[in-house]
Amino acid sequence: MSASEPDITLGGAIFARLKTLGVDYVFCNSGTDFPPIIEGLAEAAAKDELLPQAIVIPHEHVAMGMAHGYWQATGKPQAVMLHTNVGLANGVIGAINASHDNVPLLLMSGRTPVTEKDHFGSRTVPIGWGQEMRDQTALVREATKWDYELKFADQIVELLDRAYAISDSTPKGPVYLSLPREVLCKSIKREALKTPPTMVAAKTSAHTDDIEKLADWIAAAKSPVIFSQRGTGTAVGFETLTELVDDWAIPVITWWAQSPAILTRHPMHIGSDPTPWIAEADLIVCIDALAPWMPDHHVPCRDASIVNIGPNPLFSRTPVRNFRSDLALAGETVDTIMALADALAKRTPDEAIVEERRQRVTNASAAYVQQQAQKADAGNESPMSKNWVAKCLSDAIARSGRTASVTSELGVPLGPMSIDHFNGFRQEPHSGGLGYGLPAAMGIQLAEPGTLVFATVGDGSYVFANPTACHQVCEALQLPVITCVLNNGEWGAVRHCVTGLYPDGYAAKANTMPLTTLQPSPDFTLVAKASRAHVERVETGDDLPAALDRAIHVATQERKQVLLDIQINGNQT
Ligand SMILES: Cc1ncc(C[n+]2csc(CCOP(=O)(O)OP(=O)(O)O)c2C)c(N)n1
Ligand SMILES: [Mg+2]
Repeated sequence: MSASEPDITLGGAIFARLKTLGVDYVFCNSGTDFPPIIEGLAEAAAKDELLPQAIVIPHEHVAMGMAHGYWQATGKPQAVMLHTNVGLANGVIGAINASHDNVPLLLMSGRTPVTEKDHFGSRTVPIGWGQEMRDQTALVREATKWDYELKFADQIVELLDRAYAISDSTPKGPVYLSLPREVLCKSIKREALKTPPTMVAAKTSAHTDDIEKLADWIAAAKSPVIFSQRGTGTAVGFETLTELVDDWAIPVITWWAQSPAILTRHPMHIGSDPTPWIAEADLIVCIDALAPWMPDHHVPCRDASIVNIGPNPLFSRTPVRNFRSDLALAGETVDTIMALADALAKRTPDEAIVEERRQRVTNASAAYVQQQAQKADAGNESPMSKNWVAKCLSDAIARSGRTASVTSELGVPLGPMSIDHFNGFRQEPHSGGLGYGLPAAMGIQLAEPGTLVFATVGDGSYVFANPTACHQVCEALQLPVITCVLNNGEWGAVRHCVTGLYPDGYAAKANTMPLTTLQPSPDFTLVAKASRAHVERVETGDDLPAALDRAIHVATQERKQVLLDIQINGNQT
């Protein structure tokens, strides 16, 4: 490339640089600040720049959720580009969820023109004034680890490199760049784009002495237990931890787990109830667990050693989180697990202690599996329980013989399901910004066209996801996601929370509890039908297995999206 090569509009240069950084898709929602972006993108394509795919996502919450899901499937940093303050505001919940899950994500939005006249790109319409904020970044600052407003065009390459590297550094998380229109209208030399990335991410890993200490503690422990909530980070981590707990007979508890850290039908997986294990444990290892148990109910033994593992094991962004931590191992979870497995491989388990423990844990695990099956079978009614749906879904996936990914947002519970691989199951983040589930499943499907992808969501969660936008995108991108709306006609979680706190209160006794009903319930099949999905309404438990088989057939053979509107009873699970 020579210095005399023509310039390129900054709007297009951004995309070309994102491609160099490894971005596959930019999830976009455009507006009147976008002319230099749209013109630049077309210009960059005409000039044969390599570009990521810029895709239209008709709601920002969906764009953020899809980026979240695409990251879940690939582990790669994501890019989302939104419209000024209003687009950004619609993306805030997604930023909160992404921040909670340590999703490396470069969030960009336009900034209304600063100038009123005399500059190319100055304000042309009243919203140029109407969308101005004193501090637009304040909308997302709490959910981002770095932010900046672009000032000069020639900053762009180094800024994107830096933003990308910071977002992908431990602990990973979203960063925000605001893009004023006048600056986007400027051009830069094309050769500026040709440099390799100028900054690599900084990875933190746990201190070797601390890894050795934890290995010693595990080898010496009589009753160790692992609490895991946010998985292992990668498939290798999942497999290694499964082997590690198998070798050392360590029970794993998944209280409010977002994703399993080992096979859910492994004899060391004892389910989600910390009782009685937490009181008896002499060593408690929390793996990427923000709130591993409920301090009001579950009390560890005073003499137990408590260890926190994770990218930010003390969760420094959370003001109050006072779970004791006698040892904190910071670093990517998978790296810590691998290092710990290596350290443990140099130690020999005490056979008598480990085998006695293995028996006890295996028995507990078998009892847990049996109890889950019974609970699920009891829910085969009309309307059915969420547990029954979970069991039927797990069985249908097994019948299909395919690799599947299940996302749950107030959808199917993990308990009755057999999950045998990393990314097999994802529950909503504990940040709880609803409307994430269906978009995240779409992001997974975009990244993994061959995977059978299910979005199982409560009816309330489905509505929060902006379903019209979701189904439009599924049709446009040919994403054969199977959406299972678990429809109880209410915000059941809110109702159960009220009865939990005030079991004999006025609200519990009211004919209709205030602020929880979604009646009259819409016919959700019509929403998906508008985008030509295969749809079915499932009323009885007995009808569900065949409906799921048909859904899988349509998704895999016709590559068409599916929606099952499944009638659920008012129980929590
Ligand atoms: C954006 C957002 N708004 C509101 C809430 C509060 N909230 C938590 S659970 C819930 C109800 C979910 O209802 P649904 O998806 O139908 O599941 P159900 O509890 O009925 O099974 C609500 C409204 C939230 N978490 N996020
Ligand atoms: Mg509901």
